[in-house]
Amino acid sequence: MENLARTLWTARTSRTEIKPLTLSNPDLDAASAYSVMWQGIRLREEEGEEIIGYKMGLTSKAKREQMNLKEPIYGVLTDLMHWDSDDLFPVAEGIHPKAEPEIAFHLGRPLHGVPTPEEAFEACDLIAPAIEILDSRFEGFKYFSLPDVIADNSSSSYFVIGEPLERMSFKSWEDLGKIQMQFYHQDKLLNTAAASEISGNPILSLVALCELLTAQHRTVPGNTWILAGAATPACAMTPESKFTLKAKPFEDLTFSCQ
Ligand code: OOG
Ligand code: MG
Repeated sequence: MENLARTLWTARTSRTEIKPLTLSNPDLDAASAYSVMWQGIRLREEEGEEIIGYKMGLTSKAKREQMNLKEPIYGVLTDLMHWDSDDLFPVAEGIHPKAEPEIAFHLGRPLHGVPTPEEAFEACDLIAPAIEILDSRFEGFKYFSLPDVIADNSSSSYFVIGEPLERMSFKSWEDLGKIQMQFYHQDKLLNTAAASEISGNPILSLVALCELLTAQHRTVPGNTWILAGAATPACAMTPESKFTLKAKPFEDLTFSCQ
């Protein structure tokens, strides 16, 4: 497993795409793929990175259809992956980055076991619009299997968090599903989706994350950001790209590339 984590590490840091791991390791299943993913995170920690959150992936039908994969998965976010929306994102430093609109939760306190949607909602202190910058280490960013994408930390690369609102400004978790998300590229509307496209309601992505982590005897620590997964397909980035996520009641979130 350690060698697979190193292969992915080298692909990422040298910006060289590789063949899916399952081609040469047909026995790689989801459980061993999560071990590879965690080994990759340990390598990043050895370089001084700190875990600051988790991401859920493939939580919307649009994303599952785009990637032709069936089940939600999780990945780990480190401090180095947090991109400031004021900074131009250098597309050439990625392999084939893509952007996608998300909702992010900030957990004020840890979650042990599997919470109800209410408990998950109450553990959040902040809720924000977010844009995830994905980048697969695999050739062409497509046709990989679930274990491949799990081992590759769910194609994590960077994430941009918009201006958060206090969780208390939402009456109930049900209201989160009604948020209308509009994703723009170069000021042109690319896609629009209700946040209910994300797991039925984005808070249910947080519950699903707890289910996945609990099954692996892990808990979700406090003071972490959780990305709920994209509501629409991801959009390929170019150095000229400018992305905006409009999702009332949040302020618009914009960032540009170079
Ligand atoms: C897998 C990661 C999916 C999401 O929000 O659904 C994801 C991929 O698309 O490469 O981050
Ligand atoms: Mg995502």
